[in-house]
Amino acid sequence: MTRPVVVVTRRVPEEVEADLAKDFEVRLNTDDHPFSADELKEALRTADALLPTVSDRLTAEVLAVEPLRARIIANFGVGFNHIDVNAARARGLAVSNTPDVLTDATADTAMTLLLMVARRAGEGERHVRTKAWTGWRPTHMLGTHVTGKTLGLVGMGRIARAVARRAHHGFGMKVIFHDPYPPSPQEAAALGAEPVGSLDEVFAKADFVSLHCPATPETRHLVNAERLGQMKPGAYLINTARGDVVDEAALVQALKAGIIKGAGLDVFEKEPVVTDALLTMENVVLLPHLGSATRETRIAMGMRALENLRLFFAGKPLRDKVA
Ligand code: 8YV
Repeated sequence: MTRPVVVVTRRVPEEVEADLAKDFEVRLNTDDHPFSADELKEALRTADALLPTVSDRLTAEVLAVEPLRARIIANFGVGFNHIDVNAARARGLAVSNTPDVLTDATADTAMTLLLMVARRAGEGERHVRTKAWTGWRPTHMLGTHVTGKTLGLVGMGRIARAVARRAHHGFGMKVIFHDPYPPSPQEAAALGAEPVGSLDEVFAKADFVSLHCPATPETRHLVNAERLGQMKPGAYLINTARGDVVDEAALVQALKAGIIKGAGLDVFEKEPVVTDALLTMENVVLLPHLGSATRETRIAMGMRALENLRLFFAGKPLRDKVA
């Protein structure tokens, strides 16, 4: 019996590559370059399945390829805004993602950014490394206290809940949130999180606003000049969701004008390009989309994508069906 052909668009941990090879004929991208639109089309034309990542833009144009051999896109990652899911569905392609397994790692990254920007950790690191440090003094590099402050969560899905748990139970923060599909009052209470009536309230009341909504046409530039203007002047913005949710130019302006105090960003509008002005701001912490970047998590993500592929080719329902 011939085994289904799977194109894995980027290198994944070797454990995952080895397990994939047990059930599939695997085509690896050995030099790990980002695939072009033409390479994605070629994969869809010549393989039964695609295992892509956030660096692959599976647009309607790419998905319109003829002839289409692929039947499933098993995304490596929970976010799937790089895939035109409607176009995939229209072409009869199944789509799956990898929720749950990256929740803790991503929540840890959100807390890392929050703590780093509040305590000026990036700036302090640069200070030591450039040998600018002249010694301890009571007024040196004072940051913002975290304990007792209010964290406002935009969205209250799996990752936001994990952030709430850490922030409230670990760091003694007050947590407020807004989500059209909120957790039950019991679940919110267990996390130490309080629902508020609107996003406006989250932005106006929080000392730290952390974004945890998916990138959709509705959430594009949800954080614009107007919303940034609603924030307290001493507040910080944390983004581990998607760059599209923030109008990066408006954020730069707000930071320059002192409308907000700082930002911790793991994701950007035009990755891997980061707006130049951000690179020179000391009150901004910048990470290269490391949300889920632990060895354990990346293995678990790969295994979860593999599980979806196995189920699909066994004719069973997908565990993580997106389309
Ligand atoms: C991934 C992420 O590293 O899963 C997601 O949505 O943003 C990251 O954790 C990336 O998307 C992999 O494709």
